[in-house]
Amino acid sequence: MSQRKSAVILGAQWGDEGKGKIVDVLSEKFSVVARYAGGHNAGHTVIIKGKKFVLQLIPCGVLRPECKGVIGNGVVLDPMAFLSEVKKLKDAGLPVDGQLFVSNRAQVILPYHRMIELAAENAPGRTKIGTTSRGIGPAYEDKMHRSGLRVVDLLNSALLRTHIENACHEKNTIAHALFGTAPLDPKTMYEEYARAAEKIAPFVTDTAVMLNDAIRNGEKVMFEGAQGALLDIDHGTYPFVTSSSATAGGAVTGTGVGPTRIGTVIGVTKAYVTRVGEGPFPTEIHDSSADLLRARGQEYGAVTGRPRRCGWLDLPLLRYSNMINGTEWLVVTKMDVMDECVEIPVCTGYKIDGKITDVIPADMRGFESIQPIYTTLKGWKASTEGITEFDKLPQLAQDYLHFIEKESGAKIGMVSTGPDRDQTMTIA
Ligand code: 2SA
Ligand code: MG
Repeated sequence: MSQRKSAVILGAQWGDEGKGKIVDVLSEKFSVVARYAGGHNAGHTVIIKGKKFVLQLIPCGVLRPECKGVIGNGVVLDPMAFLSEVKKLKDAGLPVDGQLFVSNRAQVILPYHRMIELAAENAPGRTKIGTTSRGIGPAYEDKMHRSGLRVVDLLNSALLRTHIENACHEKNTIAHALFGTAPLDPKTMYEEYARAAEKIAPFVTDTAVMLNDAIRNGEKVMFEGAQGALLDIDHGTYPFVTSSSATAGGAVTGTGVGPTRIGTVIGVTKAYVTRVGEGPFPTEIHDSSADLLRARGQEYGAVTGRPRRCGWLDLPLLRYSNMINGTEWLVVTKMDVMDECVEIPVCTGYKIDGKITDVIPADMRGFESIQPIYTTLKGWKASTEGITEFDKLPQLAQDYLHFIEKESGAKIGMVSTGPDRDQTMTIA
């Protein structure tokens, strides 16, 4: 992992693995960090010298003044969320101008996307996904439907006006007919978004050209994933997924950098598992151990504040995640959260309809039939908080990590033992 190559860094589970902190730690070695998927549904928490930053849309790399941040074409950009995050960073004294770049090809989230999502999530007879209500799904729907607005079009005021008028007409009609929703006013929307566009314009560029030039010049780019592999639109637990390509492939389509230009894939996994929102979760804990992990790990949504569901490490899912991402390195986070566990069950396989298997079901019925097979390891019952050398970890904690490495098929390159930048150990 210490090799200096461009790298994709992504969540190996259902998001919230602690990517924000790891991207921040690793960004020291990279000159550009690029987001390639999702939008302000992500909540990347970084703690620097005790001060907490939650970034939703802007890549964590910008927290280092020498690192540039890119919002790639695969991202859906909410202009208002972007501007308020820029303001937050400026207020904290961080340099943003000349350091942050937005793809002219990124899609734009508009208020009717949120309107449609809220109505659909609460409509009778629809499968509730438990989304973050940020308009992410409907914005990607418009993208794939070829009726979305891109950043380059946001900057063209005549086009913006026509787009908003037409889209509002269509979305208002649909939302009213299907869900009885009150209509949105296109005139005020246009005025607000035209003003926002002026403020966004200086950040906009062809980021694919910028990233490819950087790589050609020998610079290292980190491709920062959002959410996690199991929330990927194609490979995740569909339909309980997000609407973007959260896996490594998304880094290619979401930035315009070809796979031969990206050196490695780093997957971030918690020492246990969490999930926020609806959907299958084979190793979910239903007793007080979940409360212990939630309390010690502060497992609440960084964007919505929702309590996260907690479970034991699921190795079949981790192996699957490593496979679909081509993960070379694993980063294990939140080791310290497990310090008080007396025993640690780890799921090593599944029994589905009486048969032992390692194949991840494609359908919900298959997921519902899973009986996890557990191996119970002994907890280390000692503090690992802030330990930065592998040899200083309690032996049982070392055994736990060796077990994960052996069973998951990827090398562990880094372990996190607390939320701060410094509470990190590099192993390889
Ligand atoms: P959406 O809003 O369309 O992307 O929701 C679809 C599903 O994806 C899940 N999702 C997430 N899961 C974990 N973390 C996310 N980011 C925030 C965080 C979430 C929060 O870092 O804590 O604050 O609640 C995230 N974003 C989307 C979502 O729960 C749905 O299951
Ligand atoms: Mg998060």
